[in-house]
Amino acid sequence: MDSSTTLISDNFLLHLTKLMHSTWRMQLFLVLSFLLFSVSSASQICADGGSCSVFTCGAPGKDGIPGVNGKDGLKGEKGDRGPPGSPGIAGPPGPQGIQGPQGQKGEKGESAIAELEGLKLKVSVLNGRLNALESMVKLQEKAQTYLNGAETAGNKIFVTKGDKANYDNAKTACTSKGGQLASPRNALENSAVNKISTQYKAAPFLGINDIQQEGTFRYPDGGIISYSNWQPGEPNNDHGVEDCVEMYDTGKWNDKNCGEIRLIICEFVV
Ligand SMILES: [Ca+2]
Ligand SMILES: [Ca+2]
Repeated sequence: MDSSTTLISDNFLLHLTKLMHSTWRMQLFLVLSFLLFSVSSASQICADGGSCSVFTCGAPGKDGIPGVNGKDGLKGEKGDRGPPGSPGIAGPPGPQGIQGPQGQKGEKGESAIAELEGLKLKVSVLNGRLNALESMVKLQEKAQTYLNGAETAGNKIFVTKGDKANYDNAKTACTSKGGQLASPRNALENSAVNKISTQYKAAPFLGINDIQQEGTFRYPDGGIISYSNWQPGEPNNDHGVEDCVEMYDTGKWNDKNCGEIRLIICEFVV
């Protein structure tokens, strides 16, 4: 063989070697690609114990049955304090406390002074009215004394219209006017009644009687008499029917039958 033939043979061998070398790398590439695809398209599921299983991915399967609930986890950290709740229902009232010490006396207020001045004014007005009323009463007393032969004695006024009647009617005549039959409780009042009876020249019936209990003479209000001016020998309850009292022109008393007709003299207390 010549040199040129040798050179061609050498080149051929070189290309053949490169070709073979290139084919091997291609095959290696295909194998690695297959393995890489297999790994990347697989899913790995690990159990609690650490063992894992590898599943090759295919078409998506149906959803599985829900698994069993796991164990409770560890206790978490304490959370932040929550907002305050709504107020609760008020409890029952507590026991009464001990009385505190007395405070200092306050200063006199202006309102109290004004009120006091108002009261003074009212009292002044009332005093004026009272004085006017007293003057009017005294004037009426004088007028009645002149017109009707009335007499005053202490806080009493004795008055007559000159009418006469038995005891019951005379009593009613006086009580219907707010008074009662003349019932003198002392010598002054007895003298006042006597003046009227003398003026009218007629004996009056007194309010005093023993109708309730024989021998016990009482005032119209039921009280036992504390003053008397009996005629000597009286009261004698003559014939057992004398339970009322008349006044003689001397001012002396005599028990008399209540059915008799006598002057009506009433008394009014001022
Ligand atoms: Ca009698
Ligand atoms: Ca008598």
